[in-house]
Amino acid sequence: MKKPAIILLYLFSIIKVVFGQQSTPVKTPKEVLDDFMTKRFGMFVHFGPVTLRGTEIGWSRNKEVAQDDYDNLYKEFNPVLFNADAIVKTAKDAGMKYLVITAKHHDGFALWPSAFTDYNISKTPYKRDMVAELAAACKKQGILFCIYHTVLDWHDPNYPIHNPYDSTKNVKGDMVAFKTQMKNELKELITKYHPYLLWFDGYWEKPWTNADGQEIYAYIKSVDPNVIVNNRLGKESEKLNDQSVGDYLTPEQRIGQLNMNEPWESCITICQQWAWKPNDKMKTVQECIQTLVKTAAGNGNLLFNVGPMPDGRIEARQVETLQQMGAWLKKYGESIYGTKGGPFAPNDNYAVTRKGNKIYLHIFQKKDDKIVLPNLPGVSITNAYVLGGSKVTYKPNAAGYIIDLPQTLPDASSNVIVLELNKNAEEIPVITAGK
Ligand code: H79
Repeated sequence: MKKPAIILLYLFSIIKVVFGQQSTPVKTPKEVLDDFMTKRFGMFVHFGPVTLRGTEIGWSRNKEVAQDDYDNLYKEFNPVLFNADAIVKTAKDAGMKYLVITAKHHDGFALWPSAFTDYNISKTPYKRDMVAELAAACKKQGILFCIYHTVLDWHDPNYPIHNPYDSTKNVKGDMVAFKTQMKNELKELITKYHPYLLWFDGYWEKPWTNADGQEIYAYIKSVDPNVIVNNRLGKESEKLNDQSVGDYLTPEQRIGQLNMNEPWESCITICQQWAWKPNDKMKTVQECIQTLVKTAAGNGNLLFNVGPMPDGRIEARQVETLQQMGAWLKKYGESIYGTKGGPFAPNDNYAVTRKGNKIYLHIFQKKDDKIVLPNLPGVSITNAYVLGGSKVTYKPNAAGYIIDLPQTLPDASSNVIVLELNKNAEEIPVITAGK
């Protein structure tokens, strides 16, 4: 750009400020988000005093657990076997690259000793700062540390409550005071623990407006322009547009659809409940691995949730399943991390990821002795093999490409066949047809 043009632009921005027009709010840099989307797999941790009752965090307040009982559980909260290093190691061994802790869920309890709310961990018999310990353990072990903070707070009299189960109905609240408090808490969390990402929840809440979300987003960016923020700080949850607040989409308890345009992350529980529940039904290793593969094949990240027990440990059976995911990723991680989803949409027979000149063809079970892939104009396969194994034969046909599957597929959960192409697979437009 020539000098006079730069001066004009500069003058224009000054005029905008002087006449009170809002300048474009700072957004999280694209490079930061692109890097986040290479991570593919993170651990969600839902924890708090409610685990003493084994019911759902937030939502069981004044439902399965009487409100007075729920709000006093913190007095008994003493997870003496909580070991941040062990939890982070479990995440790392599972092949996870980031960890999100519920610093504050809808029930309003803070897992860190906040200067802005007394309803916090320092008032429990446990006393220790779990958020600080997890942040330190993540830093030590090379896991990106992230914080969950919801926009609602059923414990705070400034929040206009409309929880269907709450006994204190028709609370008028004071959203201005509430947002000030929220900013204080967020600034405290960001400056003390330096999260890589803030995971908000509560976009559906009636008292919370999109403008509230925009205000908080701008505030967060003024404290740390690089911290990633999910889309639940604003109202829009299904797609991103000019009005959306936040950087990426967050389908809950379902795998997102193939989407090359908007970054997304599915949050899914290893069992059924977010917080720990005794004998909760757990997903099989196959389901867990296939969930990760299908998510990556849709071009998304998987935030996989565990709820530690009242003593602070993750259940042994869950640790074991996570270890098996880690063992699978040790062998096949090349087909997940840093890949893109597509170019074919996942279906019942296969799911694909791609990187450089390779397509990774994921096959969960052998239904036929071959797979037929739809034709990609101008693309030919130059080599094919089982990842870490033997060569695979293939031939083009009128409809596309026939890939002969080996007699036995080596992995019980998910198998990877590498297809090398004559060109960069990442540049191929998505094809939705085919089986
Ligand atoms: O933290 C986890 C959930 O607690 C939180 N998001 C994930 C990450 C979440 N909170 N609320 N929701 C998701 C939407 C929940 C709606 C429901 Fe219900 C709660 C369905 C059943 C109980 C709303 C209230 C519909 C019926 C009662």
